[in-house]
Amino acid sequence: MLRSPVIIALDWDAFYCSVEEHFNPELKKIAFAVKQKGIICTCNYVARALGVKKLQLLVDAVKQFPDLVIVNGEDLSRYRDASKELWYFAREMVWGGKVERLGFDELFLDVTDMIDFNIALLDDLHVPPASSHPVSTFFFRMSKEDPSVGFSCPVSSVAGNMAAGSLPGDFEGDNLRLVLGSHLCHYIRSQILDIKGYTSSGGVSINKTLAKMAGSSHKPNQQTVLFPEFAQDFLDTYDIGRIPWIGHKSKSLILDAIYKGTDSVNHTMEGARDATVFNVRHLASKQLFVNILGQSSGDKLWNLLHGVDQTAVQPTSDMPTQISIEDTFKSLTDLIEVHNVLRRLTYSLLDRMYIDLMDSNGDWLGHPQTARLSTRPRSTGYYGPRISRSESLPSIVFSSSHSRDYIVDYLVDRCWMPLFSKLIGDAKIFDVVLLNVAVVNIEKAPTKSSDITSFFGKKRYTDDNELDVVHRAESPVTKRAKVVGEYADLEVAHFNFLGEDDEDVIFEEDSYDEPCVVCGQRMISFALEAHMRFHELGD
Ligand code: TTP
Ligand code: MG
Repeated sequence: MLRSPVIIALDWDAFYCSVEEHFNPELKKIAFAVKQKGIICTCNYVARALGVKKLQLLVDAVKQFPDLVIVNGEDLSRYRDASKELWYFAREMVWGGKVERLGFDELFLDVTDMIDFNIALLDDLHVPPASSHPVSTFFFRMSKEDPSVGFSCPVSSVAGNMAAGSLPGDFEGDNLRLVLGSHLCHYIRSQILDIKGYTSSGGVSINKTLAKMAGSSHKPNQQTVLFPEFAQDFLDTYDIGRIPWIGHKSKSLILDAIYKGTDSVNHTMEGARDATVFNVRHLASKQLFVNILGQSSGDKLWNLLHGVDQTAVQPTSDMPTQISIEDTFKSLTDLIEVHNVLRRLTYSLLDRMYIDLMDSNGDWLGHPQTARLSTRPRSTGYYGPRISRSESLPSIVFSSSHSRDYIVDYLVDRCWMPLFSKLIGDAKIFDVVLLNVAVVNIEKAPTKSSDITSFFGKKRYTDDNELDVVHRAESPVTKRAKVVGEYADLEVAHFNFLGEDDEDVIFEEDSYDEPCVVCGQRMISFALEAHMRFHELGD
């Protein structure tokens, strides 16, 4: 019989707040929020109990909650480092290291092998897997080799909550596998809490989407298992915008198509259109999804509404595929300013390269081959497409005989500035809202990394004639970087608000340039999409 995978989704609770609390435990007792520029990017659960909301505008939050403590979260390095440490720690517990990292605070664990192994032991033991044997306990082995490593658990009850609230019809097959999965999830979460001090919300199910959604149904510091027989009922009550990977744009396209031709004026308003999975499933069809979203996305999203998600857990590699650092601005028109910004970004980029690509002996573990500069002309708006130019990364970056300052100046003058000139073309007058410096095409270093010259001799190319449009696929980023980049290429709920220059700004009313269609609040354009998410998250 074909068995379903067992997937655990973990999401750290109020993650940036937990990291802040880790460094300053006093914060645990008070209501506080982490802000990035004009937005509350998260707040702790003490604050949430008072009514503070994630993604609320900072001005609103401080008006409404004058005692709310605000912590500046614009330096992402601590969150990044904590995130990595937790990922490594969780990965140690999962056979084959099958752990995928999504952004800073979510992990998907494919524990199918561990469950299969333990189910076989359970079968051998003939432990009655029936709910009528509430005392049946089982020693779940965390190691194939060492039978003493593991934990005891009851096989006749679930650890934590059950999505849709009820026990399955039987405790066999996939159901029993998920019961064991729930105990494993509980064990892993407890280890993370006991040893690393972080609470998490966990979900257990047969695929990534169901596990993730189950996990977010009970928060914080809880876990939930979703048995396949309840999956559709569970999903049907959700707004389609709450299904992971269905972004605001896809949702609008779907609703527009469903409600096209409806006479009711109300139906043209976002809030008045029934967007539950149940309703959409019944009013739309797979073909309609394909027509409006294209074959692959249409298929994928339609399947998701039916609890079907075949995407495998892709173990995240230790080596990033690229490292990029960026900042955004209201307007950047001066070449000297561009030079200054590029210098600042390059220092951060080098720091990140030293952290992510060097081992503790100072040897390079991976060598980026290409330098890429991206920008976004102001004329195309704060969310417009990026344009970029690339060329070979000067190998001086890997030199240990030059100072950091020398390398930064070299890169700015010989690499980024010429690329910038190519980007703006002959235009003497320019106005850009973003600068992103990246090293890409990172290749694993030869085992003995001393012979860098021959390594580079092998592969050198430029693609500087290529003008490419970069979407949100850039990944690892850092201190001044966008979280957006961390969140792969899917439509996701995360935005970073480091959208303006370095100053600690609370935006003035007159700098708000777009109205929210739901509440009418005017705001900076780049915050609008995140703010829509705030409405979608509801209470
Ligand atoms: P979330 O997991 O969405 O939020 P959270 O961990 O703070 O809270 P919860 O207990 O509900 O899981 O996001 C993880 C971190 O990512 C969050 O702490 C702050 C950051 N973040 C952004 O930078 N931009 C965003 O739009 C969101 C939603 C989060
Ligand atoms: Mg979280």
